[in-house]
Parts: sequence; C-alpha cells; structure tokens
Amino acid sequence: LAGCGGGEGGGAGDSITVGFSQVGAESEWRTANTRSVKEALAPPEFNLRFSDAQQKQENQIKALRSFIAQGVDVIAFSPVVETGWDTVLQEAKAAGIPVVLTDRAVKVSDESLYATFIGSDFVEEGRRAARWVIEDSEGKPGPIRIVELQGTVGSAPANDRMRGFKEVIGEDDRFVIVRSQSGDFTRAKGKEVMEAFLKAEGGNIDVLFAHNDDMAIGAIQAIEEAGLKPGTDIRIVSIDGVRGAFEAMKAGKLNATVECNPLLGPQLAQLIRDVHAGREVPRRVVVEEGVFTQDQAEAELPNRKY
Ligand code: GYE
Repeated sequence: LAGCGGGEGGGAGDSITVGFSQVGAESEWRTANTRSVKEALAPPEFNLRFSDAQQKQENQIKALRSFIAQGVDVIAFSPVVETGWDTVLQEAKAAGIPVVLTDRAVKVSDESLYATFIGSDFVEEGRRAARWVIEDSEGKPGPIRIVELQGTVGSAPANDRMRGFKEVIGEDDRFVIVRSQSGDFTRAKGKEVMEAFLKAEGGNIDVLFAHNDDMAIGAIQAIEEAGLKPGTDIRIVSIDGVRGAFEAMKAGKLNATVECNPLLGPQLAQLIRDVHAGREVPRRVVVEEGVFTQDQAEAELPNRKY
C-alpha cells in the first residue's frame, strides 16, 4: 500500500516523527509529564520515538544525536541541566531539524538553536514558596531557620526556584537559610539529605523548603524517624502539587505546595504541529498555575489530574 510503512528519514506515512528525550522517571511530576506527552503524541498523527535519559545529560546528548541520524521531523526534549547544549543543537540545526524545548530551559549562546520553549516560570514558583513562608510566619520572632532541599544540580528548576525563593525571603531579615543541598528531585535522596540536616542542626530547624514534593515526602519520613512532627515542628512547603503532596497535606504533614503543571502534552503537540508546518510560534509559552494549602487539600484532591 502506498504511504504505508514507507516514507524516508524514518517517518511513517504522513505522520510527524518526533524524537523526544525525557529527563528520567525521578518524580511523580515526571511520570505524569511522560504520560501526558505520550498521550498527546499518539498515532496516527504522530510517530513518537521516546527516550529516557535517567537524569544524565550524556544520555540525552546521545539520544539527540541518534534522532538526528534517524532524520526525525522534530526533536522535543526536556533538558536535564541548563548548559552544555550548543554543539548538539548546532548539529540539529545543520540537519534542518527544528527543536522544541519542553519543561526545562537551556542557556545557549545562539537563541536560534531552538524554535520555542514551553514550561513553567520556576523563578515565580520559588517566589510563591517564599511568600507562603513569610505569611505563615506572621508574628513569629526571628531567627527563623530554613533548610532547603534543592533539585538536580545545574537544572533550570533548581537554579530558578532557589533564585526566586532567595529574592523574596531575603526581604525579611528574620529568615536564615542554614543548610541547602541537592536531593536530586527524588524521595530517596530527599530523605537522605534531610537526615543529614537533622543530624547537623538537631531540633533547630523551623522551615523546610523542598524544590519538589517528592523530596519533601522523603524528608517527612526522615523527620518522623527523628521523633519530630512534620508540618508542626517543622513547617514544610514544596513545589509541584502532585497527588502525594495533597495526601501529605490532608494528613497534616505538609503545609503547602506550589503548583507546577506537568500536563504539557497537548500544548507541546500543538507547538510541534506548528513548527513542523513552518508556522510562526511564540519563543516562550508559560504554563499557568497556583498555590494550595492544607485547608484546601481535602476539597481539591478529587479535582487533581496528576
Ligand atoms: O518539579 C520535579 C521534576 O522540571 C519542573 O522536575 C520539573 C521538575 C519537577 O523532577 O518534580
């Protein structure tokens, strides 16, 4: 049959062949994001080649090179870290393959190396977390001692959330960030690093700011194992708004979560269609999101889609 299984450059019929390099499967956010991307980039319209980088940039660079060699129509990827992409993106450009960034941004010398970027405003998420801490600490005297669980070192969400948080918390001199270390966005690492914080600081921690919910959930375990009450002895705010966070809030163990929507699939698919058709696209598409607290958790839980 004409158009069936044919086509050059690895394409299948008239469908758009997309090479997608995902960060990994490190968090609830990420698994929801993967699901959304796979659902949106489904056949017959799309022919998706999906690759999981297991949180390693070298794996992503390999995946991108293999997509280029296969001659996919469009490359989409969520970069693990911000820097180090110039060479491979130049290779994609030389091959005439447009690149759409999703979720995380890159720092490159030449902006024409990618067509567009869809993702959240991570700096604003960090600011929102800090605003919640300030509100929650109304009337409390300083010093208020904060520990921070950072995301993956060098990643856009870790860099930006840290920056936004510091910017706002720095306006109130009651607050001191006493410890700050990466937990790589995972529960296991979040727990491990929190154990170290507790060991070093004893009961001298007032607030935990975690760059994602999974690390907060891991840390909650560490706090309980240390004989303290998470959410009470240590106030906790994290980012993402995944189901696990709402459950922890319902149980009184997490105080607030700043929403970061992972359901980027449909908007990503539209950008890919546009880029593939040569239509003009905005350089930056921002995802809209909010903040949720313990008192809203029970009512909001049934509405959550991730
Ligand atoms: O917050 C975290 C995930 O890049 C926004 O990556 C994403 C972050 C998200 O591992 O849970």
